[in-house]
Amino acid sequence: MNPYTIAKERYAALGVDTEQAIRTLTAIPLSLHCWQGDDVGGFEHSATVLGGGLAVTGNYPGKARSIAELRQDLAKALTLIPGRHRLNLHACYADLGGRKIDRNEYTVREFQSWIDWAKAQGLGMDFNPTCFSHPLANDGFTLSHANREVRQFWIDHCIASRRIGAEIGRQLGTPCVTNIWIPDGSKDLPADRLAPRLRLAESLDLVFGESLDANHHLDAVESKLFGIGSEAYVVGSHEFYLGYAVKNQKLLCLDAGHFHPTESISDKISAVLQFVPEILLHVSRGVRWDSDHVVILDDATKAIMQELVRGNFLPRTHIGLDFFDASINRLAAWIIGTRATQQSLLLALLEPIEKLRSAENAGDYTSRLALLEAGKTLPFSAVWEEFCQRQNVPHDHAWLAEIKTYEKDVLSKR
Ligand code: RNT
Ligand code: ZN
Repeated sequence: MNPYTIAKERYAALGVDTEQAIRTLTAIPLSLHCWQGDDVGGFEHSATVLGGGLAVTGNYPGKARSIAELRQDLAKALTLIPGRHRLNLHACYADLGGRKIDRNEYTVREFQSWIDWAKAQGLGMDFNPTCFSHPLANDGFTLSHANREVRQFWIDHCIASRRIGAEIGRQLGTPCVTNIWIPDGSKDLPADRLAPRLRLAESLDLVFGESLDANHHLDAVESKLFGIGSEAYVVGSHEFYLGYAVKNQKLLCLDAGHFHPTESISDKISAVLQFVPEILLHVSRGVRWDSDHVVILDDATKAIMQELVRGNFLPRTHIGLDFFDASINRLAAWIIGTRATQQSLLLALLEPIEKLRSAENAGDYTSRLALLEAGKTLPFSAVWEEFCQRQNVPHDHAWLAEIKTYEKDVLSKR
């Protein structure tokens, strides 16, 4: 018998409909971060140095050196990822076409070629102002900078980014989430933790001053615990943005790598969604002090997806990926991270949730634990492979050969 048919029966015995799980998974877009393809470089100027406390280690050959190469790599990776997805673009990927123009003056013109490309690929898009890797961000402060002019430059960049996001959403017919993350903070103990936070709140109020059509555009804000060079103090901490998002009804972005190592964002979802309208996830994997390792099918990622499914939060959650690794094939990094995220989602969709709930409600914690354990050995891989097959992409042990060929034919010639 076909392995999927057997799996379908095994799950059905626990009250789980695998067909429904596959349908739900098929409809969940993940926002693929463009920055895995070129180590968060962007193509504004030839010699931009990565700043903002972000670090990409490794020098695997074949990194995209131009917008055209990045698009070629993304398109290839997407052929090996099941489902229909989105492109998450940073402002530093502007298509300047040789124009000398700074970030505070960007308009949709600098991103039109990306929108056209995304449309042709059938991708929705999300957007991010780039408040790092820029001379005016070199001292570690942007929206909370003590200097009014520097602050204004970043306010203007964020205002421009929201307008670009809204235009992206309008053209593509699906709301664009524009996510603000800033690196602001200090390496050593600040004497004044308050003043930068007051300035950040004031700057954000100015950034969000213009109201934009929610059918085209959504705002998100992202916190961080610490960065390289901002170990002692981060202006945009979790408490800061949680408060700001609740007060202003913005989307809260939870990055899985931006909390203490023993803290998991899965437990935060049902708490914050009582008070903010929607959330944006940056699915990532923190390893000690690095917040951005390639996502794998690990307990933390599975727990995040379980929460989204169990709490019925999928309609209010935008799932983005955020990791960067330059020590392995960059397309493989996209593929591994995206597929692991989808596998975590599928596992969550295949949970015998009704049975688990009724055991819990009856106070039968023995059955609850037994069922949770039983779920782990069900033939999940047969459902995953069925999903891949229906989406016309190779299964887990087959896509790598295609990437190796691409590496030989394309990447090694760069
Ligand atoms: C940085 C944040 C942020 C970035 C991108 C490039 O710590 O996670 O999301 O990774 O904006
Ligand atoms: Zn992030």
